[in-house]
Amino acid sequence: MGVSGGYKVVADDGSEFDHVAGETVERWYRDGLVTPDDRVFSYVDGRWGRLGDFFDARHLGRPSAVASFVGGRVTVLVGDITKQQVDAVVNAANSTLLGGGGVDGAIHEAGGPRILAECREIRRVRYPDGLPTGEAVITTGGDLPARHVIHTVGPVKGMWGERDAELLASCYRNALALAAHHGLRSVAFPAISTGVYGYPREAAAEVASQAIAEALARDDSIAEVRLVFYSARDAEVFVEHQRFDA
Ligand code: AR6
Repeated sequence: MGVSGGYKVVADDGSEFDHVAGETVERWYRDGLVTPDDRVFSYVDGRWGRLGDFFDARHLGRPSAVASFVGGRVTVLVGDITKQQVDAVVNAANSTLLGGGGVDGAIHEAGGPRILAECREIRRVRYPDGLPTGEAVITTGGDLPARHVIHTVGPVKGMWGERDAELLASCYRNALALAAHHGLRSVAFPAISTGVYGYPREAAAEVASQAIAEALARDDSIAEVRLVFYSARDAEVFVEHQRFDA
């Protein structure tokens, strides 16, 4: 577990950071920028491995939350939704349930074909015309660290006029109701609709936080809701505009 000599760290997108000090790797981990699965080369040991092979979990601690709300039941953090070790991660899907870009692409790529197979079956049996906007369904987590994926379809901004906010709130409400129904206690969400679907981050923060606060007030079985943002700036915008106490 040496610090001298440092590490070469390879990020998910293939970019490399050379001679990174051990303390820096630990800080990157706590800030959610690297995970125990990331590839690193240890100059001290002269070999490649996973970050988790060189740093023990107790030493790394937990990824640091940017903020927490609702008596600690909601945490906001910067990271990758596919890396979350929770009972369920939420997928910002589209109504085909057959995959796409962004979060959806990342979840199917990391989670493998079992997720898609269950999505196809859900389409065939329950939703031949596609999953309606605001609804949610659950599948296996496949190869993800999360046991399940809850797929929901956010509104495309501007397509629903005044119903945009109500539909975005439904995504959070229905995903949490489904989690509770399946006895799941921890759920991680990405910022639904704020990517390809064009929902402004500020307005989405108000809607998501109010919907989550209401759902948690109604149901005390869910112990942890993690809101995972891809960038520190997105997390800050969320924290500035959240209305958990409204
Ligand atoms: N972890 C956490 N957040 C992420 C990740 C990740 N791995 N990747 C992206 N984000 P989007 P949407 C952030 O576009 O707007 C797909 O093609 C991203 O920065 O994934 O609901 C589907 O198939 C953004 O803030 O979802 C649909 O067709 C947020 O997650 C459509 O996109 C959501 O971005 C859904 O669009």
